[in-house]
Amino acid sequence: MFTRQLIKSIFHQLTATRNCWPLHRQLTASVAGGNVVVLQGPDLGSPLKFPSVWLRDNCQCSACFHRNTKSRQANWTRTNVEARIRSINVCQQKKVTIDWWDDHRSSFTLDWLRNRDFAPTNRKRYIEEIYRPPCQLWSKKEFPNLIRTFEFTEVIEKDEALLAWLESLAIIGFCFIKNAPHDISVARQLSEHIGFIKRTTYGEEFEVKSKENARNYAYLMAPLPLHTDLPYYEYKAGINIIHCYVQSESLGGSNIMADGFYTAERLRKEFPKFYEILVKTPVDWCDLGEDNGVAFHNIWRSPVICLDVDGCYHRINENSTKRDSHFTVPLEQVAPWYEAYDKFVELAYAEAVEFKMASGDVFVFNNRRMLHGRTAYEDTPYNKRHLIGTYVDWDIIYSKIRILRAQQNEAKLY
Ligand code: OGA
Ligand code: NM2
Ligand code: ZN
Ligand code: ZN
Repeated sequence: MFTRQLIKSIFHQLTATRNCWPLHRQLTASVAGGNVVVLQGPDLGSPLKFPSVWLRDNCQCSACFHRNTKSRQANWTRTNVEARIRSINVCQQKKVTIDWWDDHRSSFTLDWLRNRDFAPTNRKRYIEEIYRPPCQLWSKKEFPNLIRTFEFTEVIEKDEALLAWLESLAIIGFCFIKNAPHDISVARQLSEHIGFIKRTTYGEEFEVKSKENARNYAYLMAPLPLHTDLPYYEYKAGINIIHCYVQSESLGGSNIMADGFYTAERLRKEFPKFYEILVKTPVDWCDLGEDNGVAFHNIWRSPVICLDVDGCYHRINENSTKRDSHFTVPLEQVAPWYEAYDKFVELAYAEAVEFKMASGDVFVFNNRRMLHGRTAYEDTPYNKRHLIGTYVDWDIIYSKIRILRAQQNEAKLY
């Protein structure tokens, strides 16, 4: 009888639910069709479901998982989509143990499993709370209510201020830091406090001031139209930290800024055909020149509006000073692209805000998202506008946000 049952369960790939005693009585585990493990219990709300192949792939035993490096052991043949379960037991305190047909045993705590539940709400929670906080897009009208200003010493000395600063950058896309010392290392100090500077062909720190024989348009006193920096890089810098070391006493030298994601969203809603064109047409962005005696020729082909795998806004490219005369698309796409692009730029200016930094202010913004620029200015022998900037990558910033949040919540990271 027992043997017959066992054979039957082999054929049906098993649905054994065994609860040991003394057990976590409320919690039950079973295998449903399609090799999906189902955990049910009064504390769980909806049942938790896990594909057996995933459970096997993520076995936490020391043969499968190297604890110190938090890595799967280098044994790729183990993962088998036909992974078969002999039995599942909910033993000990909230621990689920699986015996596999090849005599391997895996154990998972309920908390560990719950954290990895495949239900849409849990995946959304993980993406928004751990992966990346969602961006809050803003129009010109909303700008005054979204300004966040942090004190330089607080950001450097207090982790709560550092986290609040980075979170507002991730969500709103810009913020200000006030009362920085009159020191050329301010942008570097802030960058290194997050992690490290992203070096570009313009150096680790770049000085935005009017230069003899300027080799970048930013190094003139001319106005800078709304743009993002470095569209000519595949690995474009994540954020821009601009320290106002000396502000111009002339009427100009103000900054302008618009939310590029909001602009893209307006275009999508109001001019869907133009939106399609700007998402699909690659543009040749180019920087041909030299800095500090080093020659470079950077090119990156990419649309103005770039989406990520979820179809969310990922990166805006716009910089009329860095848009090449080479335009490597079929002839008939050119004129329609200009029409779409002009509308995007028009909307960006309609949503642009203007402000003027003072010496000791730092303007920080998401360089993948914010279009920014400045008005023309005039230097005098006694007053030369001088900004010092650095870049930091988003990988470094998001990592810091996760570490700081985990420290503050005393939550487990993994
Ligand atoms: C730049 C830039 C802003 C300014 O150098 O790319 O955006 O205020 N500068 O000069
Ligand atoms: N600077 C300020 O993309 C650009 O070239 C904008 C970048 C020179 C580092 C300016
Ligand atoms: Zn294992
Ligand atoms: Zn810029």
